[in-house]
Amino acid sequence: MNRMTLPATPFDGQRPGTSGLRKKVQVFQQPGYLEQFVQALFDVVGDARGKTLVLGGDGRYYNRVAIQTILRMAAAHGYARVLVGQDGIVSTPAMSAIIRRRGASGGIVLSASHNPGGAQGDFGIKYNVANGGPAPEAFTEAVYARTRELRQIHTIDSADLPLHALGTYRLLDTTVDIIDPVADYAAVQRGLFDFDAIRALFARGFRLRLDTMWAVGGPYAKALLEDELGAPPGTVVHAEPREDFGGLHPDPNPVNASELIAFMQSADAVDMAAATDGDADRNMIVGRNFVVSPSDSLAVLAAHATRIPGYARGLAGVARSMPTSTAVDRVARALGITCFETPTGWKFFGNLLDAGKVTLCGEESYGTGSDHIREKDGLWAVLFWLNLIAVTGESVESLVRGLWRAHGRCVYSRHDYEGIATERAEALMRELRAALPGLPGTHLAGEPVAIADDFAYTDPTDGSVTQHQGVRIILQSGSRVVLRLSGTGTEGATLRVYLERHEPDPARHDLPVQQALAPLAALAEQVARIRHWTGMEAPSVMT
Ligand code: G16
Repeated sequence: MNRMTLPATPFDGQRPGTSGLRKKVQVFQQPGYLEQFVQALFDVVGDARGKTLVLGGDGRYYNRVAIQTILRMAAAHGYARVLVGQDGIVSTPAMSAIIRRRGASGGIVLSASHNPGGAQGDFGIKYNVANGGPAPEAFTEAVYARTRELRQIHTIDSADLPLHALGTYRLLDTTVDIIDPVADYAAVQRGLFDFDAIRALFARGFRLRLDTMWAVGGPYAKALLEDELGAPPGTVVHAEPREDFGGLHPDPNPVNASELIAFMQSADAVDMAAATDGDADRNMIVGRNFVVSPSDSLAVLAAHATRIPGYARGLAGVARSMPTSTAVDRVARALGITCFETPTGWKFFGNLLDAGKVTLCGEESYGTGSDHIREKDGLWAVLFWLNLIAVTGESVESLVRGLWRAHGRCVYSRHDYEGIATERAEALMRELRAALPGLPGTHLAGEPVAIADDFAYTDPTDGSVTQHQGVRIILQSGSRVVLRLSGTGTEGATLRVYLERHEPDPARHDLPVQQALAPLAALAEQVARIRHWTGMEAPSVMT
């Protein structure tokens, strides 16, 4: 086993997006591509002596190849220890839990999250720091800068390690432990929820269906729900991680999990359904014939948090990403706690959680979580809902309707325009930004515009400023339209248009969502000329 120094091949475009570097598998398969990014990452991490790295991914195609490459490079870099999930499996929330419980200095997750997998699909790599959360922007920018200048790759010449069985190996001075990827995660959940109450709920015949979409959530959900909490076998469906996610799109929203939605509208519907995504950090909650919007889910959890053992002392504060609906703001106001508004991207919650300013946080993109780790956590959200149902005796739907009765309904939808030519998407945003100063005071959708700006965020803990995080047009009533370009796609650009209107009148809570938001969709078209720039008559996905 020898150290080797190889010449680096220069590659452009290795700037991480909203959550790590995501590209087509074929891009990652170019010789030296992965190595260049990992070398840059290790260069920025610095001296690795005495440090522990955690390594694993969502099981998608290229996961195992990448793990072997990174193991060799980690050994060359001098890590004391690398913890690798058995079979190369570690979900994103489990990564956060393992880093925190084992005192690791960081971890590498191989995942493109909810993006499709397989040889023709997407691959991704992201780094989590010692608090268990995604690396902050300053770090990822430094990695990107380093990818542009490095000239050498350091690795060793060693054979692949077997990943399928627990065990300990040695690569030069580095100890490699193949660990159970579920144990640390499960221990964290046990410390938060009333497992006896959930067990009793299942014993009373409560029926759940959790669709883990052939992705990494399956082993975690089976271990906790079926093996430990007594949910009947078969509660978790599409449970074995597959390299191509069974050809499905592992994105838990009503469009991609349409089979689950149809099931919950059928006569066989169970009491509650849920779905998690590729790396198991996202969740969708569904009641009988009733889909819960992620923004409402966050607000329900916040409103009832003190009923859950892990949150019985109350919430320090809550946070949501800017495009997420203001439902949780209303709950926070009623609870007398602060609601922070951050840019899109879980990394922006990290400092608030570390500083103890926030206990729960969430995003419209099907992410919810808390200070138990530093990532969003799909199965945690399912356990939270189960615990709530167990102690309140209410259904999914009645919990959401209770929220609407108390605070009004934040009618909400996101319209995605996918696969737009990047220059045209950028031109749309440029034109829109240029129009912003002229908007306040004019009438749009029958109301005066109160605020029209490009969202900028000042982190209250370290004062860092992040600009250009999405255009907001907020009307006098609080109704709003937000437009931004996605930072997670791999093909062209995706325009996201977020629409929100508050409806206090319970008699109007059941109006079709798209109908209620039609004036706001028209406003978005009027100010951003979406049809012109995208060439599309309608969004490709509406959730
Ligand atoms: C990632 C981030 C989330 C973000 C989402 C959507 O989720 O972790 O914080 O909300 O992308 O980002 P965008 O709108 O830029 O596509 P995931 O689950 O893909 O890691």
